Amino acid sequence: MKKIGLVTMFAGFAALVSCGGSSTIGGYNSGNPTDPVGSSCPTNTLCMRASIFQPTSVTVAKGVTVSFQNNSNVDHNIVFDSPPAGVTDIGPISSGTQTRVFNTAGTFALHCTIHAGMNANVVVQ
Ligand SMILES: [Cu+2]
Repeated sequence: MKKIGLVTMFAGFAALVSCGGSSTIGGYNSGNPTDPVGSSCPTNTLCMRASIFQPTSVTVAKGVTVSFQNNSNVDHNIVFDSPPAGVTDIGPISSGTQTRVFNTAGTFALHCTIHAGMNANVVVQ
């Protein structure tokens, strides 16, 4: 697992400070503090917890950046069942935030192939 060190703490602090819904935090190996299930998730963000997404649905307008944030200290990936043009799958990522921009309206189901039943939707209006 990840070492909790000064760099990790800084990364976590930076995440707290910079959470604007569209910021990108770190790379794959930075490691962030574990957010407990039920922690708040930034606007326009799908957060990955121990083995679930929170919330399970995020709704945005077309063209808005959606963030996918893993603060769980557990590897997750995001695989879209039927992604709109220009949107690619993510991960696996052990930590940090990835972003995607959805320019097509619709409901886009996604899941983590590492954890059965870890499902969510991005709804684009
Ligand atoms: Cu997962």
